[in-house]
Amino acid sequence: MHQLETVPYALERLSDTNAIARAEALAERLKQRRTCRDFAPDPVPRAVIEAAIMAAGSAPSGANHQPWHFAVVETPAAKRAIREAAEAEERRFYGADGDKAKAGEEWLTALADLGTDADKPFLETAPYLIVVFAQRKGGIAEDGETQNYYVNESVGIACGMLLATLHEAGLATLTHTPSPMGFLRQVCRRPEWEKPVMIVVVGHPAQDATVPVHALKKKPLDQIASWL
Ligand code: IYR
Repeated sequence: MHQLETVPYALERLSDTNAIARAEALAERLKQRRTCRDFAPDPVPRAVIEAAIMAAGSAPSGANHQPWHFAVVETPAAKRAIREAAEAEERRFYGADGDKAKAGEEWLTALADLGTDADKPFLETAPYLIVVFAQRKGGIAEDGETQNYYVNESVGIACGMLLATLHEAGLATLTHTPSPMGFLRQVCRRPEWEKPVMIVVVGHPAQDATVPVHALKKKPLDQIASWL
């Protein structure tokens, strides 16, 4: 019989007052995070990126297979390659070259409030791009053979923890998802069983960066929660 090895569940118990204060304080800080689309070229410490990836890597995952890989892109050549490929896809998405937009009318209308377009200079300006890959297979053995479970859910949680940690370090982020983004596999030299999920653009905001008011409108509690 398999003997399950365990360690004690170590978690400091807080008073209710303290628990509420801590939860409210973190909620308030996380609420300040907003997507940035205009980055300063200023460098950020590599140690912050490493710590944020370690935080992401501590996320829960199916069978604890940790089915993720974070490719940190910092060289101008690699950033340029990503920008060129991403903008080519975005031009098709927005119909920027005069062809019919791949995005339907409804999608383009929904995006109008954010003011996005096919130009993605931040892919070169920001000091770091973290390309997140989901390992459909081979999470634990890195062999492309072992089956992984709940890959999308696991990677989604890890991305949230990555964003939260970068925000806590005072950095601005943008989750960028050119579509399709198979080209990221080539640029980042990742195997075919890994699926690129998103580019997390990281850096300081440009001095004149702005946030669309639409992005500030978050639903109140009674619209996102129910109690049974
Ligand atoms: N990938 C495109 C389009 C885009 C789609 C959604 I949904 C957004 O929330 C934002 C943008 C782009 O990056 O412009």
